[in-house]
Amino acid sequence: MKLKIAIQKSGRLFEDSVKLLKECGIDLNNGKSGALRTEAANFPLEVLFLRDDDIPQYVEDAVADIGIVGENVLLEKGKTVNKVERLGFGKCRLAIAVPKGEDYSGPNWLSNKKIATSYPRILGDFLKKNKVNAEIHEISGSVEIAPGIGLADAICDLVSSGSTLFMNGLKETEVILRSEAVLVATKGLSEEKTATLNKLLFRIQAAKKAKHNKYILLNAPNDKVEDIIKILPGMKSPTVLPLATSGWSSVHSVVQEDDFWNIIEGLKANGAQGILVVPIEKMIM
Ligand code: PRT
Ligand code: ZN
Repeated sequence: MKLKIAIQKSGRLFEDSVKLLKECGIDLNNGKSGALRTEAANFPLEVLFLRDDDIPQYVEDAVADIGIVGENVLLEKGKTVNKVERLGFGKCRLAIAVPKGEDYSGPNWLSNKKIATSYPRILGDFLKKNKVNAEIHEISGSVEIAPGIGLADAICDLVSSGSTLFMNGLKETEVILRSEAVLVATKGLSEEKTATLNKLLFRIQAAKKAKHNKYILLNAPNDKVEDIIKILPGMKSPTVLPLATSGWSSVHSVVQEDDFWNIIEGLKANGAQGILVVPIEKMIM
């Protein structure tokens, strides 16, 4: 039995979702563009292309076994599914924004105001938690123009760069959710499909880990190698190879992107030369 995955048909999550499957070695090239479903040639996976809003329902109903969707949509729809893995793309925040000139002092500012949003459930929970009584005006798109045309006093919408808010004379005042794309699964997946999902998950994790790590190669005088190894943790321990030039070694290791620049500075300070940093395609621990 093939595992059925639902991904966005077109939109902000489409490309990254297809790319992720590709990085997992899953070939969807037989799917014509605009197709509603396709099958992978080399993995027991069937792909359904849907509107993101419909994905939580399809997965809850087990029409799709798994799906890729933004946490914002998942929470708003309130469907019962298992969250399996955060995927690191489609990052955004659901935020409250008010006209630039307003003196926003905190959630109480919203009392008895009208807030336009496509996220009535998440906004409602936020207002309830803060004991604020406000009117939620649900609209399905172009939320950011609502204050300008006198439809609302504030908005609650997704933000990534903030330029849409800026262009509409709004300022972000409150982040109520940080969101990214997640892999979700239906409850009660069969044993066979769970095994396929685990296989996919193993590949996703290897691809994710590879993105956070870099392979580093450098040359160092032999008397500095010990200090340099202390800076470079590596997966087990760094590889040290003699160079043709006597008195010098080549050191190879893996470093995390987070503390990357600190490590490079430490290496240079300890006499490392010819530092090369290369991306890793897959990382299997
Ligand atoms: O057709 P379908 O229903 O499938 O797609 P859609 O139009 O509902 O969704 P789509 O493709 O716009 O977004 C899909 C998902 O991408 C969202 O549910 C989020 O999880 C995620 N995402 C990440 C975003 C953004 N970033 C984002 N910036 N979704 C929307 N936006 C919009 C936002 O609504 C606002 O209009 O971009 C504008 C703000 O962007 P900045 O950069 O100006 O701040
Ligand atoms: Zn949508």
